[in-house]
Amino acid sequence: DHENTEYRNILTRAENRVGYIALNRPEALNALNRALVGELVTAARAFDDDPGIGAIVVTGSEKAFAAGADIKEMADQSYVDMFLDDPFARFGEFGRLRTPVIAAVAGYALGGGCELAMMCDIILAADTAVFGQPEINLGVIPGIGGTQRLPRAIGAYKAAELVLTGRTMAADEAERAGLVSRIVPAAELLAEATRVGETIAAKSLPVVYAAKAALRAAQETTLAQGLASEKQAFTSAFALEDQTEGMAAFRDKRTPQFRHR
Ligand code: CO8
Repeated sequence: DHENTEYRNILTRAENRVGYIALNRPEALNALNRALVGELVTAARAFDDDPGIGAIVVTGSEKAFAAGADIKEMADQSYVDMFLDDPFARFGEFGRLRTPVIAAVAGYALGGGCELAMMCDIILAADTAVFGQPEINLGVIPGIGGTQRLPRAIGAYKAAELVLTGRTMAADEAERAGLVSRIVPAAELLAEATRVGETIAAKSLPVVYAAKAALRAAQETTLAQGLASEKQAFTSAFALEDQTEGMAAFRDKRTPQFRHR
C-alpha cells in the first residue's frame, strides 16, 4: 500500500494504481531540505519500481506546493560545501522516473518548488497557485533546472523577465504562458489529479512509459533525435499484445482490456 511511517517530511499512499506523495513540512511551507528531497525521491522510485503503479501524483498543502529550496539550510553553505555535497543530486533520479508524474499545485510553487513542478510531466494548478523563480532576490540563481526548463515551457523572454526580476505569477498567467496543463478550483485539485492519474494508470503501462520517454525527448534532445526516438517507440508498440488488443477493441466497439497495466 506504500504507506511508510518512517518518512518524516512526506506522506505516501497508493490507491487504484496511483501513487500519492504529499510534501508535509507545513512549518516551512514545504521548503525542500535535504531530508525532504531524499524521502521524495525514495518514495517516487518505490512507486516507479512497482508495476502496480501507473501514475504518481505529487502535492503540497493548500498554502504551498513548495516555497523553494530550504533557505535556512543553504544560508551558511560555502562554495566548496555546495560543490562537494551537491545537495540536490538526487533530483537527477526524479527526472529519470519512467512513470508519469502529475504535480498538483496549490499555493506557492517558488524556486525549487517551481522547478520540482517542472520536473513533473503534467502540472495541474489550483486557482490559488503562484509560480516564480525568486532566487535572484536571495543573491543566487535557480539551480535545479529553472533557467533551462522555464524558457522551454514559457518562452525565452517571459522566462528571462521572471528569473531576472524575481516576480511571481498567478495561476491564470501561468496557464496563459503554458506553464500549467490546466487550472482547477482549489477544492477540486486533488480529485482532478486523481482522475488524471487513474486515467493514465488504466492504459498499457509499457506504452505509457514509451509515450513519456518520447515526450521527454522533445524537451531534452534535438528535433531530429526526438523524431527518431518517437518512430522507434511507435514501431515497438506493434510488438505488444496491448496494441493488438487496443485496435481490436476499437474495431469491436468495446473498451480495451490492456494486459500490461
Ligand atoms: N526555506 C526555508 N524556510 C522557508 C522557506 C524557504 N524557501 N519559505 C518559507 N519558509 C518558512 C519561513 O521562514 C517561515 O518560518 P518561520 O515561521 O520559522 O519564520 C515559514 O516558512 C512560513 O513562511 P512565511 O512566514 O514567510 O509565510 P508568508 O505567507 O508570509 O510568505 C512566502 C510566504 C512569500 C512564500 C515566503 O515564505 C517566501 O518568500 N519564501 C521564500 C521563497 C523563495 O525565495 N524561494 C526560493 C528559495 S531558493 C531556491 O529554491 C533555489 C533552488 C536551487 C537550489 C539548487 C542547489 C543545488
